[in-house]
Amino acid sequence: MATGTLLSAAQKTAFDRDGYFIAEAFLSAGEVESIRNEISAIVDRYPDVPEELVQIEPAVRRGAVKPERVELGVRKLFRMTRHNALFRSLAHHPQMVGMAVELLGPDVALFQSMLLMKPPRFGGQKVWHQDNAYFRLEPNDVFGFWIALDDADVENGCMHVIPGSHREGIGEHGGVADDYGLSSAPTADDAVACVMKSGDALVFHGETYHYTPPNTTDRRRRALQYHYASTHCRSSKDSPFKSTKPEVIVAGVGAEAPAAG
Ligand SMILES: O=C(O)CCC(=O)C(=O)O
Repeated sequence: MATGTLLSAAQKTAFDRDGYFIAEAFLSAGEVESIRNEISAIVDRYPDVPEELVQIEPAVRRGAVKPERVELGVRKLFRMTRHNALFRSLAHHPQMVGMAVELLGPDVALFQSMLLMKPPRFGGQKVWHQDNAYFRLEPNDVFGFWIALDDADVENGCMHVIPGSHREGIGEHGGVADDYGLSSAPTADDAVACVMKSGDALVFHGETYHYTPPNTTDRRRRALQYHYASTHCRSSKDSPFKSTKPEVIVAGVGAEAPAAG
């Protein structure tokens, strides 16, 4: 586990005040490349992969659009740490675990892993929502790393956030077509578009309002999203989804040792 201070005072202030900050060049180009290669290796085995691991874009499933190759029709990879050694070892990334310990305290788990693929041309929007509306963890000691694996801008679907929204509690979710999101979406004027370079990380509180627009370009927009939570969090009975166990305990009581090599 990492020790010392990984968060600057400015990052800590921004996290508490705004509910997010961007850490530039968080992953190296080599780390990004090895993640991209691992995605391809997993998707190359589709459909011979666990059902939860590889999820296809709805428009592709409906047959409305036909991507040139399978990978360009994938919406997301889910809970990769349960199925893949590289993604399991990434849960222990010293910078992610170190920051998580600084934000959450000594006992930390990787709560959930995802790869958000937003393919060119038909990667759809993700409506405004708060991640803890899905998780319903109490207390709300949970946050995510959203790490760009391609340069991300408004046109290819970068993250948008509402500064300070994490201090307002969980808003009503539901009543949004084909998705689970805030019943009353924030106005665009209040949103900040997080334009990021490949390797940059958005670090955001689990109750920060966020959204991504569709990818209207020919460019890819892949992102790795790892949520960390304190192991003392419990899913509340209000959870609209089946509660799940954290994927990997990474620090403190019960922590799993990272695999050797
Ligand atoms: O499109 C994205 O990368 C955002 C996805 C997201 O916010 C989520 O799955 O919680």
